[in-house]
Amino acid sequence: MSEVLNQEEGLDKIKASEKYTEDNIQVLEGLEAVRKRPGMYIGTTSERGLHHLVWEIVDNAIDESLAGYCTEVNVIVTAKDEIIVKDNGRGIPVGKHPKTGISTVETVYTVLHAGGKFGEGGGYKVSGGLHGVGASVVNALSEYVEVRVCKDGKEYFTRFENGGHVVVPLQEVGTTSERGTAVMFKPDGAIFQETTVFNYDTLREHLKQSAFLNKGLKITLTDERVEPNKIDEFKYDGGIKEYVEFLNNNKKVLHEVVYTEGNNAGIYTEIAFQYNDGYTAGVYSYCNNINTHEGGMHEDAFRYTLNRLINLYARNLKILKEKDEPFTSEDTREGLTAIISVRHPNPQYEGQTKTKLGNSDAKKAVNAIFSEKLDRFFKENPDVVKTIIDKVVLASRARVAARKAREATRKSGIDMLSDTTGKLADCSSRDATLNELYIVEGDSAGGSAKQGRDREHQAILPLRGKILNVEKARQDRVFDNAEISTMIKALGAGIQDNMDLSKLNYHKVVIMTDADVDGAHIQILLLTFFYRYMKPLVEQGHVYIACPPLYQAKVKSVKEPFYLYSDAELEKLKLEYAKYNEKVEIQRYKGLGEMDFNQLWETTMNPKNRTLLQVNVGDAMEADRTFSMLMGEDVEPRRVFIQENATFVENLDI
Ligand code: 1YM
Repeated sequence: MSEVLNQEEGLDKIKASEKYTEDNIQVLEGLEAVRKRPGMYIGTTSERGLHHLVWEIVDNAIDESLAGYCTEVNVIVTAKDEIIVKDNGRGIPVGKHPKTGISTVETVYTVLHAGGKFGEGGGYKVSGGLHGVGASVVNALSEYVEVRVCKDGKEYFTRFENGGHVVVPLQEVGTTSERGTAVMFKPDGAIFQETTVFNYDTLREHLKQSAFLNKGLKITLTDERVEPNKIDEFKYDGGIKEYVEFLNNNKKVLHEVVYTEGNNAGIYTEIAFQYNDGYTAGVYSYCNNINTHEGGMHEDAFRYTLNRLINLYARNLKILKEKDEPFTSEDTREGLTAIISVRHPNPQYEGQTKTKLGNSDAKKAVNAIFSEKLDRFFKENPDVVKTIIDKVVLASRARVAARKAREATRKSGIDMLSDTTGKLADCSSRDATLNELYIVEGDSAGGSAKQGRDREHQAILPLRGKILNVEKARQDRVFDNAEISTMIKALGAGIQDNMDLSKLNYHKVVIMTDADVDGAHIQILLLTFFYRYMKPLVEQGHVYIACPPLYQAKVKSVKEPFYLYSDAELEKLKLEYAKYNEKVEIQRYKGLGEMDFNQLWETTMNPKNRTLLQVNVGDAMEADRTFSMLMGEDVEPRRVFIQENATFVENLDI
């Protein structure tokens, strides 16, 4: 980080009396450092890094709303893939900056570490991102940036090009009755070599999340690249309370959302949670609007306090007797959906992906606020307490039963995860990176797959009938299920917290089902299992869906039959041969079983010809909701999904 520190020290040396150009040279050295090593500032120059630029500018607008001066943020993707971010706040200060001698707007956009720190109003930044260096980093990595400020009846404008060179110094350009800041930027293609095209879904999901985390703030997103323009608007007056309702939308909930907030030692904490009748947990934590994927002190404190108070009330109500063991945090997690959001003036991030909050004062603050508020809530709402404890009791009984079952099987010498079906046909190679496990619907297709496969690298596991819906089954039943225990054993990498992908036996896990509604249902059941119990397998892109052909078509003049994978392909072929007046004979495949082993190999398994769809769970939370929707009681959204069946798979030709 030496450049950064030098830049900051350098700033002190710049005197207001020095010439504008001299200041500018020093300033540009700082931005040049960002261009040389963009990864250090935005993590990556991939598509993710590209979107990071938007979050930085949006964060500045959100900070203005946190300060209480702005109620609306608008984000626009222009037809040229530029981004415009606009807010209705005070407008970035336009006066001369005491240290740089140039306008504060230009200082914020050209000096690393300038943002926030030297603001006219003082105070610190509590939003996430680069803690104030955001604007200058975006400028450094952009082809051009324009900033418009409306303040005190006047409109000001400045423009930068080629990584932050001022081409139009800040100047008054007119009068206005509006107020706020509007920033337009075009990321530099020389930096973002992978892509400079913004992904609407990525922007939408992030902005929706920001709206949930900042109650009352209206955020709009417009896509001008399509006609008619796509527009989304997010505004949640209930904030994270509404977020929890949204996440539990497809689930049967047991009580109203519990919401608490408070300030302790300068740390503002908001918590919302609600139990549903399911068996999995969704606990999501944030610090300064950043998703702390790896948890940390605030999340630990939440779990600890929730568990402590549930145990306390269960003892007081004599539901837990003196001799009973306390509920574990596993028990109090079952069916829990929760959002923990803290605002911390000086967050320290740890962990592999730097998304774990390390501040121990955050633990103290969350403990203090949540203990006091939840205790009061429990006192005032005995019905909710009773409902929650009933749920936890069931969870703890299931846990104890599962442990006893495990101990019993271990004693009798039976491996709980033994391959009771004995149907796995393994491959001969021991190189996991080249090996593939085909999970095949039905015994007959399984038989063809075993005959047709590449024995060296392809293993076949036929599934008998439907697999268990893990969304609706308790853990002990999940592991009792023969198909599931066979899969766990075959994959060899364990499950849940004990998962170790380095032990994975097959780097491609291919789900091969009939191309019909039943097949799609089996795909979803399998994906639900993988997602809930082997998340890293899905996240790391090991799960694929095979695409068997829908039709075989024959024409007289061509010896080999054509295999067609969609109705569109079929129509194209028909049109093509209609030109020659040739008749096309069509056979529709109803299932994998209709193909002999040769055809199955050629059309669906041979790496040279096949198409595999790689399962890609973009945002874990959205996926969580999708899975709940698919597995829930409501039939209609599931039917629509199955028909479209492509929301969470991405086309990939292999
Ligand atoms: C579209 C992006 O940047 N809005 C914005 C930024 C600032 C202010 C208002 C602001 C802050 C303060 C005082 C303060 C910033 N100011 C600075 C700095 N929207 C966007 N809106 N007055 C206005 O923090 O005291 C950095 S960001 F440093 F100049 F104060």
